[in-house]
Amino acid sequence: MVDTLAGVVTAVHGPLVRVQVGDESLVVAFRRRLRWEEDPPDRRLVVGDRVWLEGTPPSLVIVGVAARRTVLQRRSPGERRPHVIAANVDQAVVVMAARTPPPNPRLLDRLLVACHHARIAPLVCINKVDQGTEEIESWIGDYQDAGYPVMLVSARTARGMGGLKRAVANHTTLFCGPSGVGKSALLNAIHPGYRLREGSISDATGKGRHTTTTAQLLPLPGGGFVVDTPGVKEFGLWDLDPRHLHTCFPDVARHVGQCEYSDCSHEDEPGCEVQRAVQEGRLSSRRYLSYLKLRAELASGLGS
Ligand SMILES: Nc1nc2c(ncn2[C@@H]2O[C@H](COP(=O)(O)OP(=O)(O)OP(=O)(O)O)[C@@H](O)[C@H]2O)c(=O)[nH]1
Ligand SMILES: [Mg+2]
Ligand SMILES: [Zn+2]
Repeated sequence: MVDTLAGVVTAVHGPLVRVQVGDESLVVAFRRRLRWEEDPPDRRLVVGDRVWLEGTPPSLVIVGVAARRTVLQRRSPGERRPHVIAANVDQAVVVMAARTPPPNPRLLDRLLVACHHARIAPLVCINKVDQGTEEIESWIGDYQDAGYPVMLVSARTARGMGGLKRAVANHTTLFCGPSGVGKSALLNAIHPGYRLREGSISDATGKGRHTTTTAQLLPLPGGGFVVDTPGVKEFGLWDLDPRHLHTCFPDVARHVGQCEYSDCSHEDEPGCEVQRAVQEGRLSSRRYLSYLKLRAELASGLGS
């Protein structure tokens, strides 16, 4: 009988993997022929993977990988295969900055769709509210109306940080969003012991400098985990049927099913409840257009 230990992958560095085994963080190798409990689309270990190890410390080796409860994946430009960002996270904090870098609600919509598709509960987080909230005021209410938890916070002044800390406690929460919005800064504010590297914003472009380069799973002192991820410029959706896209837009989905025609495309049919909701101000026209645009893109096979 060989002793088997259970662990969770906290970072992947090529052939070496950092795993948390009990209270210990170890760097280990993995067997070339890993035993996958469930065949993944691409056989690569990612942060959040639950693994089994054999051997005696410090010479442990990963021998098997548990079935993934959730998989967050994206299509990178020019790539045919999906890129798995993390496994087994149960919620995601999608971060935008209030002013710099300029908030991008279209990318926010895309990230929220990816979360729904992966069955990961999304939270919307606007960081840097110390810079003022003028630039988000016209659209942030759309997300509250859609039913998302919306948090307005500042890692710098600590405003709203209590609520964010409570929201992540005892969960496995992935932080995602563009470079420079303050994902690492928020995590440092949640637990200063992480000492994550924070970047600066380019004066020339107003964008972040891609300071975080690999995903990292970090244990929360009170229980649970958070995942810091590199900033994203774009986010290609993977494996999503345009006919089901409304299930990833809770505000649109609310009205689907009440249209006169059961195969309504919600574009110009008479008796369309979705269009009526937009006309009567019960559904944000910006979110509706974002839904139509994304659906057309998925239908054309582009998806990114
Ligand atoms: N004014 C202000 N600046 C902040 C706040 N939070 C973070 N910053 C600054 O924003 C810059 C980027 O922060 P990071 O934490 O590196 O951003 P990131 O999202 O992790 O970026 P990547 O790792 O490149 O994806 C740093 O200069 C931070 O000091 C905030 O609440 N207010
Ligand atoms: Mg970072
Ligand atoms: Zn309709």
